[in-house]
Amino acid sequence: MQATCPPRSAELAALNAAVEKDRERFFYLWPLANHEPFGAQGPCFANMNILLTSPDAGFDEIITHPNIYPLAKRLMGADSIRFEEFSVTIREPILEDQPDGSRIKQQAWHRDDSHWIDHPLLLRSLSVVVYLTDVDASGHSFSIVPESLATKRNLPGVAEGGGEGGAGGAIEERLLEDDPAYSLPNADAPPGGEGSAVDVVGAAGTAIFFHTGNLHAGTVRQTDRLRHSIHLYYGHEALPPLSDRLTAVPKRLSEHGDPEIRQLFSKKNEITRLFESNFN
Ligand SMILES: O=C(O)CCC(=O)C(=O)O
Repeated sequence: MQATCPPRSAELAALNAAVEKDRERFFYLWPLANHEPFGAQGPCFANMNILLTSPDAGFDEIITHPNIYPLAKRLMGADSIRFEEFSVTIREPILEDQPDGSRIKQQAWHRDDSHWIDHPLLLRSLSVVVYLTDVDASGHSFSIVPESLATKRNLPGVAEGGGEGGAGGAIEERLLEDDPAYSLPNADAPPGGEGSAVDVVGAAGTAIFFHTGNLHAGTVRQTDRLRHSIHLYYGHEALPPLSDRLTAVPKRLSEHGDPEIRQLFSKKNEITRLFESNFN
């Protein structure tokens, strides 16, 4: 995991204003994120297609931001990297006391993706979470469990070296989610050590790069502050889409004048193909 600080304050103010405007105008595309495997995530709303609803708000530029995209390319591989998904999430304040007296309302631990054994970092996909509002330990945070490559190589599916899912043997580990050793932080691990959960705090503009095969959660707390965040995913050209039904890629990006941008946005999931075939 690595953190950088891409957008500056004027950019941030504009992005935050665009988020609120988008939610007001396109409220029906901001469903309550309240689905499996995440459970009831407190009042959390997400627009998976804000690239369509707010095309001029500056979100395209986040995907190719000079503090984000070059690092993503290095981690994933410059020829292989492709855009997968982009959403904005609003986690609203939670004011009521929690029954157990703690401030934590919920942590829904999960892994977004499995691992790709042919990749040097086992990266099947990479996520970048950009905080658009300040996040400290008293508010809603992104939390993650550090996991070394050596540990990953010993995870059941990876160690067996088999599995389905794409070129060269991507491993479908989500089958193992019922196993607490796979799907919960290790309560005995020393704080900050491998296996223990870390809350990622940072000022607005912090970008968190994380391996989608790592265990992570939104830590939802009793707080009077809302959180705006961007959730961006990059995948590989050779692998199936991360999701067929979430983000549609706009033509201004898939048909961009710059060949590198065109290549980045060239992977088409089902929802993109459906739009294209119906609206040409
Ligand atoms: O909202 C959060 O901090 C958690 C996000 C998350 O679980 C994800 O991006 O997969």
